[in-house]
Amino acid sequence: MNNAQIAAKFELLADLLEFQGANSFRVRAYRNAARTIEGLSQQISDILDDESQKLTDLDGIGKDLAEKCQVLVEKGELPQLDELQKKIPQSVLAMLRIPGLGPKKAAVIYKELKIATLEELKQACLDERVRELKGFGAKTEQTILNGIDLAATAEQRTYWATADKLVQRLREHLKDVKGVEKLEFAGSYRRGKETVGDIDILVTAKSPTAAMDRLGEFSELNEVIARGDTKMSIRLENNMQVDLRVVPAKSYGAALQYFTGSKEHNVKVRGIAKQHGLKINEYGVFRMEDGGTETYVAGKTEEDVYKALDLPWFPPELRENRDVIKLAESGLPELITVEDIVGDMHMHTDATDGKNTLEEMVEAAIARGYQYVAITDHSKRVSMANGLDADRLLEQWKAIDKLNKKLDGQILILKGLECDILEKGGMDLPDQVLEQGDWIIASVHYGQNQPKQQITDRIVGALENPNICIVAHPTGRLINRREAYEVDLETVFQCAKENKKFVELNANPMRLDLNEIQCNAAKERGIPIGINSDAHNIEGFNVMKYGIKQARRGGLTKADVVNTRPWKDIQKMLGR
Ligand code: DGT
Ligand code: CA
Ligand code: CA
Ligand code: ZN
Repeated sequence: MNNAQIAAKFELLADLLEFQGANSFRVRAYRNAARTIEGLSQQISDILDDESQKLTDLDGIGKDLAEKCQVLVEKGELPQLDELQKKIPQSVLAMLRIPGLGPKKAAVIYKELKIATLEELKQACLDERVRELKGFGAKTEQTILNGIDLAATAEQRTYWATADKLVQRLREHLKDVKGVEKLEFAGSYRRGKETVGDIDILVTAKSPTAAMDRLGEFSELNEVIARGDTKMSIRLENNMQVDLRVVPAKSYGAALQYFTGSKEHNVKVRGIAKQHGLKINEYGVFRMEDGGTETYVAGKTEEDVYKALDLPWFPPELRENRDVIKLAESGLPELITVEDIVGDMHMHTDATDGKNTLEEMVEAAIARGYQYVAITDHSKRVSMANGLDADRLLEQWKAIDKLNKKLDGQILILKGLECDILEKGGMDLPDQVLEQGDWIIASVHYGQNQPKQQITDRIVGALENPNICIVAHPTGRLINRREAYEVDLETVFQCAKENKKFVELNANPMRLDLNEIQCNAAKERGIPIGINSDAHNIEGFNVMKYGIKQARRGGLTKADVVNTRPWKDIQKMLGR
């Protein structure tokens, strides 16, 4: 069992316990352990094999959890978990994912209404039976109804970041298979879509059997769904499907183009082929001759395929539903890469809800080769995260001044803050404090259910404040978990433009907020976009790559992004 699998078991255990009404400390212990294990660079099984290491030395892993890890590694299952799963139907777990419906309410619904599936729950809401339950009401019922669709898709679609880790394990497993020449992952994964439905693998091989045999030996396999001469589908333990197709070398480029999609992109490309008197499918590009015969024109590489249609090669991230001809005519943008990023401008330390100290965060940023970082802990309104009041903030800024001096130009630490925009409007800390900082972020964390006008006004008010530089995660959506709050982004963009302010693309794989269309809209209006990790520990810096993927999908170049520039230039852009 690998770390991701162990973490998934602990998460499931936490869900089931929570549903049962178990002690919240116990539940949290499992969740923390899951997070720790997912973030490890070393496999749990290797630590167990290594006499010089102890699992209990890991953060949040006590004796009991260490034993459970050992059982999982050795047996692949956990008796306690099996017990719970027998008692609570799997379908109930989907209910826990509904925004606004915690485990306690889910348990009431399950017990009182004998409801175990999302469909049954939807019907019960429509029949207005849910509002009759104790502690429920018409409003809760509506919230549940709104959340059911979100929860239903969440069951079927995996975060890109999770898919990416899986793809890396698959790549490792499938490398060096005898006779396999080329191997690539296609589909929505290759396009970098926020969530991935299933994984599509394409190979060329002397004999198709070796690749399929090897896939059948993947440690996370649950079942082989189907296996033919050149195609195989499997289901993994996490319920995800993986499709493998073996194609001839002369069709590899055409197949890669076809199976990368998106469907909408392919429909447009097919139309362009037609205009050229050509036909395109997963086998190649063909010229239609008089008399009905077809001549193979291209198909070996993707570049050949696009070239045959007089098109430039499209980076996969630009293959969503966008105007192919218009993009090609205006010249494809030179998309931003991770290497273009020179600093990270949104992160937390252990002064609030981060895990690492200021010094540790800065050290990790130096190791990444950044020119600068902005330390942006929460402000006091976020009491759950131990947000900073003016005194504690000024104290932190003093420490930053000191550290800057000590580091003597190795990196520049910016005195920042993620300042809450209050429910009634206005900033959480006074201007006399904010004006002493370098980089103040504004965020909406509370009052997310307010009407559109009110939330928009709050953000506009923040951007008009001369001390604010940028609005973080501007829509508040959590992919698969929570819809965006109601906000008029058009007005927000307009205001940012007029006041020389920026908008954030939050790189957290659950946020990726702004989405790709909104990123592109900001770019079109000339509003610089800051791509930030929102790191809560040193590993948190690593999510930058997900933000970059999203930025590429939005067509962003190096020039469109704030933190590809030196701090001096950023200050000028802010009109300082
Ligand atoms: P997913 O898996 O739901 O995240 O999304 P995709 O885009 O990976 O979709 P998938 O796995 O069903 O198929 C992979 C690609 O294959 C898809 O993006 C385009 C191509 N494809 C599949 N079926 C069709 C089809 O019926 N027509 C066309 N034009 N393309 C198709
Ligand atoms: Ca797919
Ligand atoms: Ca597929
Ligand atoms: Zn933050």
